Amino acid sequence: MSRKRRGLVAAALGVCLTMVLPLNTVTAQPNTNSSPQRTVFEVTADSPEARTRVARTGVDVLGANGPTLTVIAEARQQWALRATGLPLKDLGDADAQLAALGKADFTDRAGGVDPQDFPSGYTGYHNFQETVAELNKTVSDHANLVKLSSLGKSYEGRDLWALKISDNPGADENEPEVLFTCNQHAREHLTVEMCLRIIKKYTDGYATNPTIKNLVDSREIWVVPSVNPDGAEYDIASGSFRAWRKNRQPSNGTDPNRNWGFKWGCCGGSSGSPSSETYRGPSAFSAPETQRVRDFVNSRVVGGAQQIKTHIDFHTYSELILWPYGYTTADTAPGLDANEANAFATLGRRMAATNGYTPEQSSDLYVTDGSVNDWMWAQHKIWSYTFEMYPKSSSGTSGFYPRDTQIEPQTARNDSAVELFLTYSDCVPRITGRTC
Ligand code: CXA
Ligand code: CA
Ligand code: CA
Ligand code: ZN
Repeated sequence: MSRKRRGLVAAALGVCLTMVLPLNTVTAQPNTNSSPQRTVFEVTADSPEARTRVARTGVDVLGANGPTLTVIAEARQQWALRATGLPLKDLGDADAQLAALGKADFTDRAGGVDPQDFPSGYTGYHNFQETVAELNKTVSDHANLVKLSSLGKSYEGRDLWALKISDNPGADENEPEVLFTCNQHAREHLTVEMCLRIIKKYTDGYATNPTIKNLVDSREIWVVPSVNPDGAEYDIASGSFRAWRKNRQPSNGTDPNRNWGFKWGCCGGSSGSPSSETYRGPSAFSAPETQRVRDFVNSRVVGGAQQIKTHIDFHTYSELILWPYGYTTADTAPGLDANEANAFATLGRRMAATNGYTPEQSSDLYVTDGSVNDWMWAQHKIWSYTFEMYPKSSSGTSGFYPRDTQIEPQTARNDSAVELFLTYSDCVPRITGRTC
């Protein structure tokens, strides 16, 4: 990933296609918690095989910009990383970069303590409590259009909220159902804002925008703003960002997006080591959060037919649109024929044409197993995509933490893609001229 970096190393940088938010210039701070030293590297890996090799070393892959991966390596992982033989650039201490992003002021107006809020420059983001408040407000403002339900609890007991948006939301009508999920990965806070924007747009816009009214009336739209609320709260709980990715199951978390039950752990696209950032868990669906979403999706099989036709899972960062399969680099595989692969690619490219993201099969990035998209497709034939949002590239850990001024432009950037997606959700193959 090409990157800009604070003063010292700026001159060493290659091309950078995107702006990077200005970091405060600070001197490296000592690692005040007991976590191992984490160093940011840029790795040049110009094929899916090379990128998969990097992922398999166990380093934390933050983002990808063409052949360039940004990773965090703990001291003990650096040997494996060097052993790949791929060109490396050392970009310094990860925790110093995180500390430089700011520290929350936990003192609220009443002089009390609000231990779960964002640092200054980020207060426009919704923490879990604020997300719930927003959902409740939507219910009171648009009782005729929405229904709020919990899919069950996270590991630490937070509700996994799902908001349904449709005309007659209390009735299960015979309309194509569409699912949007956000925040599988804790630190990807911008995705919560993306789900909240979809909610706002398709409720507030209903009365005045005929396109929105048509889509809401003819679809049943399910939005889950946070699939991993425990991880997201933990990421902000100390006042400084932790770059936490996984859920909060003992002892060191499970990566929800390696825990889904299709070809779980099959192919070197996840890790069996609990300390790894891509730890797949001890068994498929061992994470309460993936279980809850799985059970919900399974419950939408009515009369033998899966009602949910399409799904987008929002992540950050790298500005990509990804589709199955992730477990294999083959374009087709059992359960995914050439026509289907073509429909995935065609809709993916059409959406990418509206937001400037790069469209590709997810294994073109690197091989993964146990991802949500593979399960949704293999188990239910749900046309399931991942959007990796802004930024395209970043100086290390800051890619997960764009300032809150980016919320509006970077979520609005996906309005057209979401609208196109909803439009084709009655029949995705229609985009290739085929029928359903
Ligand atoms: C991804 C998403 C879905 C299927 C395959 C790959 C990319 C995603 C990941 O590794 O889970 N990248 S991310 N958001 O940085 O973790
Ligand atoms: Ca309806
Ligand atoms: Ca229905
Ligand atoms: Zn992610």
